[in-house]
Amino acid sequence: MAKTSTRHQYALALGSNRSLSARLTPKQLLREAVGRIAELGKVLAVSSVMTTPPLGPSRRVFANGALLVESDLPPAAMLASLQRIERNLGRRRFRRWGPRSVDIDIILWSGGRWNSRSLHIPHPAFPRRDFVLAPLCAIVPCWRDPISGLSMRHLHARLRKATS
Ligand code: PH2
Ligand code: MG
Ligand code: MG
Repeated sequence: MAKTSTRHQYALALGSNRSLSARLTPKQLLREAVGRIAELGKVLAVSSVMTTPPLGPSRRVFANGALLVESDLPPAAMLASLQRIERNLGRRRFRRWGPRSVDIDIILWSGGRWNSRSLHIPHPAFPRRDFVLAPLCAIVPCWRDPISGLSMRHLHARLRKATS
């Protein structure tokens, strides 16, 4: 009998502003993260890497990107797997918003909303973040935020207007 499974799609945001070595620069760390995420399912789309000014107290610029992955993993298991990848790529949690080698955030999920103590989908702050919306627009421009009902393209245009 064919294996029955539930496929989930996730739009993930990637960020890095700390090198681990001369070779493992933020841009290279994002590439490395994409390779490891591909082991959790099927990567359907990857944005280019963008250099973005830091939001918050950090003074180092970020490399940011986004990807779309399809996987059998439900949200809690996906979060645990992504946190393992972050740790394996040198992420250490000293303080909130300190420099990080790799940050992988679940922004959107095909099932819509998910709320638990450790995970909120959609990511609560994403409509206000250009460094998340710009790469998301490159891969899932028509995906609608389940909270506002607006597409990524629409949210991005709105944010650009509000901050220009
Ligand atoms: N991530 C943060 C805080 N500030 N700024 C940019 N440009 N890119 C990020 O990924 C980022 C940030 C916390 O996760
Ligand atoms: Mg994070
Ligand atoms: Mg983050």
